[in-house]
Amino acid sequence: MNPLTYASPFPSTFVFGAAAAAAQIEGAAFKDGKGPSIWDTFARTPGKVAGGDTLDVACDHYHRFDEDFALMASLGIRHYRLSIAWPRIFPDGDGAVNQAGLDFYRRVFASMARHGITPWVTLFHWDLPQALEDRGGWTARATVESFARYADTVVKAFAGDVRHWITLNEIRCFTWLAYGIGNKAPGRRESDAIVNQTIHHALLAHGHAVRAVREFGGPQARVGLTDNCDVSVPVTETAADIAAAEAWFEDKNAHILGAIHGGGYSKAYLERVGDAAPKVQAGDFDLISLPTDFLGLNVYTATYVRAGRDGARYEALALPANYPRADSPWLNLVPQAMYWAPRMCHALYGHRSIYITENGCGYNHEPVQGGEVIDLHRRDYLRGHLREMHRAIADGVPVDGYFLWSFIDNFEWEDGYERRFGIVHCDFETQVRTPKLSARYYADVIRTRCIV
Ligand code: GBH
Repeated sequence: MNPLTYASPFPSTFVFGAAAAAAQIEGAAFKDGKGPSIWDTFARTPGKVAGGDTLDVACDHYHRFDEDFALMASLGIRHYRLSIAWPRIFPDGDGAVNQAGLDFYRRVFASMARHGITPWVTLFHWDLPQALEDRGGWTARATVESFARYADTVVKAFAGDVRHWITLNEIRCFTWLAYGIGNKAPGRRESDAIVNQTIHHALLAHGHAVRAVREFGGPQARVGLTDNCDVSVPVTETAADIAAAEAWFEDKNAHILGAIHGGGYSKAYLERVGDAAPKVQAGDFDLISLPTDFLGLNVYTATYVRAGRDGARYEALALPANYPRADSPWLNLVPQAMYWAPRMCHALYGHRSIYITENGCGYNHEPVQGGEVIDLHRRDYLRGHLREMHRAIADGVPVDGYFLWSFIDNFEWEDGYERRFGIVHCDFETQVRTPKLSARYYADVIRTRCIV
């Protein structure tokens, strides 16, 4: 019998946090020796980012982190997932270390400690140094070596400040979307073979980050990947639809989670990609399959799947045009994603500790009125998704924490500043921060440890 019921509090050890990423909030894009990232270049390429927005100032968190952490602490948020900007540490990708970059994050960690906030640090959240892109970026195996050096440097420098490490954020987004579809930096449209090779290089980079944390992180350090797995939700919670949803999940995630946990690319995956299979060197999967301490999942949406007809293993359903969604066109509202994503990762890959490292929703018009933003749409999104996560825990799925995306409105990649994901409103003209209704709501959830 599991003691957790629908209305009961979250376990006392459950981690509630908020997340953001360096490139999206810091600004100071060329300050104190930082080199350009591929996103700085991409944003300056006409037509790539909505409104021609750049990352130059963003939320000016580079200069305002102390007040941001004070606000975070005042809302009761005690865990913060941030990323380190690789081009601040290595402006040329892999040349000399930029001491001013290390000093900045040292000040950040000191401020977090003063405010009682625990850091969860992502080593790579998409801001590849432009100098490395000029040498092939993630298509080049040499980038993996540069990343290994960067990971060693950062873990060594901050082993005393950081216990929770995340290797990479969302491999699909900086490989397939960046080198295949081309809507993310560097915006290339390469063949399937090249895209699959970028994914293989990302898996190797993940392995190197795990190795770096084991080597230099100290005995307390924990490490895991953050993946945005493709999530399936069975149309009905019957055995047949659940089995179909599992089969779809396994297929769709074969190239990343499947490969990492299977010790190699599966036969089914290799048959599917044929000539476009990645080139693998001896020993690659020793590194890629190094055991981790947890799995991070970014969960936003899902695909409905039901049992297949005429012998098909499954049928994935296209959504009707009037299915509810956020202003992000891909963000269909499917709260059950929060139940099925961790449940399937637990069942298929045996993970015993799972964190939701991102979950949230993006909307365009959220005006400040009378000193607040009445974002009931976001409060509803949060509540619905937290309930499904709570149900997963009640059913014995080991979900140990939740990080809301995002603490503050920020640079939403190709959507620029128009698309707001924050529970804190940012006025990008004045840099004034205003907690939204959803921030107050989340603060009450954290304080009571219940879905209020
Ligand atoms: C996360 O990505 C990121 O980690 C975070 O930085 C970001 O701000 C946040 O979510 C909100 O977007 O290109 O047509 O296939 C979410 C990633 C975005 C990946 C949408 C899949 C599908 C659109 N997802 N994308 S498409």
